[in-house]
This record gives sequence, structure tokens and C-alpha cells, in this order.
Amino acid sequence: MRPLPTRSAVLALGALLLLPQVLAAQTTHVVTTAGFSFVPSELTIREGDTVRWTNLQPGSHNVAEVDCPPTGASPWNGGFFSGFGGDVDTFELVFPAPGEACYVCQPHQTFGMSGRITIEPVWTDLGGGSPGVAGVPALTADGPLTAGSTLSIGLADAAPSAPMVFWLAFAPVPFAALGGVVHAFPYNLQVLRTSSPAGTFAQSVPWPAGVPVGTELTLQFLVGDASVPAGIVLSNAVFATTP
Ligand SMILES: [Cu+2]
Repeated sequence: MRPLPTRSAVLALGALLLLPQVLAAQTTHVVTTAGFSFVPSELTIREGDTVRWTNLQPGSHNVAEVDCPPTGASPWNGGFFSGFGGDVDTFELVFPAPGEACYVCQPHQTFGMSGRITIEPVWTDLGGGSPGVAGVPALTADGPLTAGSTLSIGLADAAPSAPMVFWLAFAPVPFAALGGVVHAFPYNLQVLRTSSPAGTFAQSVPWPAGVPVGTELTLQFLVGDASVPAGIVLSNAVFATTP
């Protein structure tokens, strides 16, 4: 086993959160119009980001969501809609979930006036888990990591009513151990928890303001499991960078 929990590790996180740096905030991406085109017409954003369309009024443009890919004849699919051509000059929208969105300017879509937005997830799965009595404990994290948003952490397929250690690391150095890969060590925050009788865990916390932009977060659970010789298995790890 690696070192035991330290109070200083927890205090280190607290100190980081208090640093007077740029606040984590969602990004706003601007799409303008030029002739019969959206500029840029292709955009990649992150879950939780905002897209702001500007300069719609001069050409009587609008923004109407259509199924992907957008064509010259794609009908509005009932999704986002700025109003009719020229109704508004600016239209703004938050994209809360990963995926893809396509849109057209209805008055000019036959001229190919359309756009596509790719919304990338905040969290990625690093793998690294090792199997225990119920399989590999499956960690998921959800939330845009913007100030005041909710971070939800879920775990499934852990041993029932098992003691667990949760690690959060800012600059980990992964290594192979316990039949998997320890991704979240050295940790900056350690929390002790117990799985439910069903071998699950769930917790939602408000994400604080003041976490510096670009902070890298790696999360992982160690789960007590009497079915393996080491007595401990690993969940997969998940990774995100604060926006
Ligand atoms: Cu137009």
C-alpha cells in the first residue's frame, strides 16, 4: 500500500481553490455571418460551452437546428431556433451535453448557409481498473466543472459495503499495480467512503469557484475486495481539464 491519508494533502487542495487566479468559466464561442456563410461554419466546443451567433440582422439571417448533416433542404427539426430571418441580431445558446448539432439559416440554406458544432465531453475514461467480486468497479464523473455547477461521481460494480478510498490527483504519475493501473497517484485529495450494500456509490457536489483554468483532474477509487489476494481492486480512472 501507498502512504496513508494526510491532512496536508487535503489542505493543499483547499489552498489551490483559494488561489486568486482566473476563475473557471465556460467559454463563449462567437459565430458571425459573412455573405451567405456562418463564420466559422465548423466549430468544436466543450460540453457546457456557449455559442453566440452575431450579425444576423443585416442579411436577415436566422439560426434553426436541423438534423446532421445540414442540407439545402433540411427542415427545422424542432430544436433550437433564433426566430425568423432578421428577427434578432444575436442568438445565444448553451450546449450542456456532448454530441453534435447542425443548423441552417433558413432564408439562405439553399445557398449552403449552414453550420455544424461538435460538442466534446468534459470527462474521459482512462481505464486502469482491476476486477473484483462484481467485475471491474466502474467510475463515472459528470459535470462541466464550471463554477457553481454540479459534479456527480458514481461508482458501480464494487464489492458490497466495502471500504473505499477516493483519490483526486492534479499531476499524477501512473503505475501498474493491483492488477490494473493506478492513475491518480500521488493524490492531492483523499476521501474515505463505503460502498452501498449493492456495491455502488454516488455523490454530487457543487464545483467551487476559483479553480484555475486548465487544472487537470484525475479521479479513481481503490475498493476493498476480499475476493482478491491483495484485498484491494481499482476502479477505472476518469480525467478532465477545467475550462
Ligand atoms: Cu442567411
